[in-house]
Amino acid sequence: MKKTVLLVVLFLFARFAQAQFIGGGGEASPDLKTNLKALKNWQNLRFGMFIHWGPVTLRGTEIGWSRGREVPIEEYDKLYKEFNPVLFSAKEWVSVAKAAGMKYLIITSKHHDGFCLWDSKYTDYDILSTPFKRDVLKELAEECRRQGILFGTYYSIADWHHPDYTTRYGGDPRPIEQSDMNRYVVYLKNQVKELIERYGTNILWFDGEWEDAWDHQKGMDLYRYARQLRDDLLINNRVDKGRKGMQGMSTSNKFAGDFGTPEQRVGTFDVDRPWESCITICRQWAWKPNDRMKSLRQCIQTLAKTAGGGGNLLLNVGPMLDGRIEQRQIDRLKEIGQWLARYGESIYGTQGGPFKPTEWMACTYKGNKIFIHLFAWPEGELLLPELKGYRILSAQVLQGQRLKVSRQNGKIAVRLPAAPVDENDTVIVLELDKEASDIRPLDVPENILRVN
Ligand code: JFZ
Repeated sequence: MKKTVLLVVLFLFARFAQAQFIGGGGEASPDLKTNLKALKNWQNLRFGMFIHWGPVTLRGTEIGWSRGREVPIEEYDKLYKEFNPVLFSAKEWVSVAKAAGMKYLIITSKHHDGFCLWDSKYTDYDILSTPFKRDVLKELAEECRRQGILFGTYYSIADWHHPDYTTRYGGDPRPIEQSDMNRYVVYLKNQVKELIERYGTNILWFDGEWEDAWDHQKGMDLYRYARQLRDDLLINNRVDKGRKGMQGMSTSNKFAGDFGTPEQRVGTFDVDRPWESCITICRQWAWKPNDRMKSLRQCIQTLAKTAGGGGNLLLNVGPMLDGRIEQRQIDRLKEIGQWLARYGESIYGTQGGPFKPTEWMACTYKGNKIFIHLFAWPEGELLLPELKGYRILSAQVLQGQRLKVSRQNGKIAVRLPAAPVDENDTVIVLELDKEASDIRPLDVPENILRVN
């Protein structure tokens, strides 16, 4: 009996200690702790819009990466002189995000090419030097606030245009001897301060941290600097050197950063460490004519798999050179929004699990409700592993009919309708007699489902 009490106390302590040190820092640097209130709030949003945009859309090649490759450096660096997206409307963009069911928005304030989408005091290589002359970031930030969308900014640490940034790219001939990272860091910090203080950014989404010019010391220092300017900021793990490849999670908690950043893939199931997958709606980050677009099925299932894995989804859109988002992308986003308007309860404010995702399903929960997202249709019955110690009060199709549920040979059996109710993702709700949060994540064997 005493032993049990001791174990419970130890367990609770471990949970507490873990909660204090998610993401940022760790015991070695307690000042790098994540603001847990801001984190929870953002995690509940689950779905956001990523925007990659800049003068490069005049060429339709990839932002940053095409400088010195598909587009010669001298040509790339002059594109801003022709950048005049007269049809840009912050109201329209934010409305599109809203109609898609997205709850936050993150835009490239500056990509690897160094061009700044806002009126920066520290450079002339910005939107005010274009014929357009309108502060895109300011208009967007204000519109987001007006429409109740959380506003965040992508900012590339790597800056292949800035003379002081040490790593060169794309055959850039300027000798690195003329560069000076200390001077560059002053520039970077000044700009980050503008984003925080003048634009009220809530999320700093850094990038380009993998280059040699950046190091762990600088990453920790930048994290501290930003948080000391505003404590409720969320900062991704690309501020520091901890990220492991495209998988995106930090390798240890000695690195700064509040959340992991899997890229172009759904993150691996992880409900202890926060993460956000960034995925493009087409293939390129920046707009490309006739780029291949993902199907509605892919979009919805990606969102469900992400939520089911415990993460957020940041779906990227690349607006065109005239300032509009492509109509077919707007249509796709609206379709996602229509699905969410009906089934959003199974995404927003949920947690991943307790059943771990498989090829054919993902699972989320909130309170005593478990949401099973089905991507394939089993014959007759859905069989799931037993939830020991729990009673299942009811089963039903979300927004639909009641279903018969029983226990069979140590499994939960839900009798399903003959055909899927939603061909992209039919959601089944199991109502339990207690909160699902104490259930340890469970593996669902692939062969448990008799898929037809
Ligand atoms: C980075 C950016 O380069 C990309 O343009 C986009 O902004 C994305 C969200 O983040 O993606 C990367 C980062 C590193 C590599 C490739 C893509 N890499 O090292 O090959």
